[in-house]
Amino acid sequence: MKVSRVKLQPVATRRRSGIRNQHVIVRIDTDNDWTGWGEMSDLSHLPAWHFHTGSLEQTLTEALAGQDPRNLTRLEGLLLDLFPIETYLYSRSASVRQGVDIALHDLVAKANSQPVHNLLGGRVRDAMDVCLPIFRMQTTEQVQDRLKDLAWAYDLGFRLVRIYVGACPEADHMLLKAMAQTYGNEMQVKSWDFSGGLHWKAALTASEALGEFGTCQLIESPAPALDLDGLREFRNRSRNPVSEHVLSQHHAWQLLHGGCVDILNISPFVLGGLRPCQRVMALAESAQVGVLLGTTQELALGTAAIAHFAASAPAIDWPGDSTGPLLYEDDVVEKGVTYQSGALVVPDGPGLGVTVSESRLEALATPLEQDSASNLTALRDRTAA
Ligand code: GAE
Ligand code: MG
Ligand code: MG
Repeated sequence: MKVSRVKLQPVATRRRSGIRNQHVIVRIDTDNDWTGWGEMSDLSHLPAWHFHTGSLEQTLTEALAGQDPRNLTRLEGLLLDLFPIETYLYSRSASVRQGVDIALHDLVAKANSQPVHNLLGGRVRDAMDVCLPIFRMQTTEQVQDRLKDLAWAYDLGFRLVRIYVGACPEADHMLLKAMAQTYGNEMQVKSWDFSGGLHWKAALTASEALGEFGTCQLIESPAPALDLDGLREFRNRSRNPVSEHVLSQHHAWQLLHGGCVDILNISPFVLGGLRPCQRVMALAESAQVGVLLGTTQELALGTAAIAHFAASAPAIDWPGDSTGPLLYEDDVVEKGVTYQSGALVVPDGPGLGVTVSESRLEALATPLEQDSASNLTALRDRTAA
């Protein structure tokens, strides 16, 4: 079996919040008619920075054509030479590797009539608990909208959310207070996510103030990205466990070696696919720290890949974040992923266990183009401007 072609299709999908996100769907074909599908998820965090789809498609076809797709290690090495590690949450080179890695896993698993999780070592769970996001508020006027999002989450059967905080303390406090009044203990908060927006001292003061209005299970990114000392200082003083997005395999080692976190937030979109996630998972197991699977809000292909990874990884001990298919109004699949009582269900195979619809793919096709960079705050907060 040899790769014959890589095909890229950029698409755009709208979220229920109104924001429009761009993704690239990856199709890999072989000389014996197997096809694998993957995705480069949510490229809209960097509105002014897109690759040229045509030349990327050509580069990937030249790099992979004639290669045996079962040589996952070799192909990952090839791609790492072309698209090196950038150690950034929304790394473009990681997106490219993520898309190819997912498509290769889908393809090889399908060619073996197996679900992807069997390629990763087999299944130790059937579903993974996840939480819905309540996005960051800049003003107290946004509290009512976030309460509506909470009601929506509740109606979907979710009893766990994560809240992005730190921009408008008054709004954060109002939301926690109203949430406690409406739901009591019935609705829990997994995390307060500062997204690296504050210095650790400011995040500590903010989280202590938040503690007067509610509780959470963990605190995420309470210091700027790559500020290892700041994370450690925060962690040493915080009553809650601390999680941080792992930006590279070496970064995971630094976070663990420095005693900076209690929990590693591991994601294929940041690390560039499932293979690096497996290596970081092994580091987490060695250090005996907690693990959660994060998200950029993938479409169904990317979410299914995460579900298969979760199925094969016993060390995951915190709820994950993968709820893209509930947030997006459209997708490129006809059979997608499912959620049951706040948990992402591991699809059955073959491959990723989701089916791409060529007509949906065509309907959502949109060239990668710059988003309006006029309201970067709304873009960062994942709300429509
Ligand atoms: O920081 C996080 O944990 C988030 O999932 C963050 O990455 C979000 O902005 C996400 C999204 O698009 O909603 O990428
Ligand atoms: Mg986060
Ligand atoms: Mg995202």
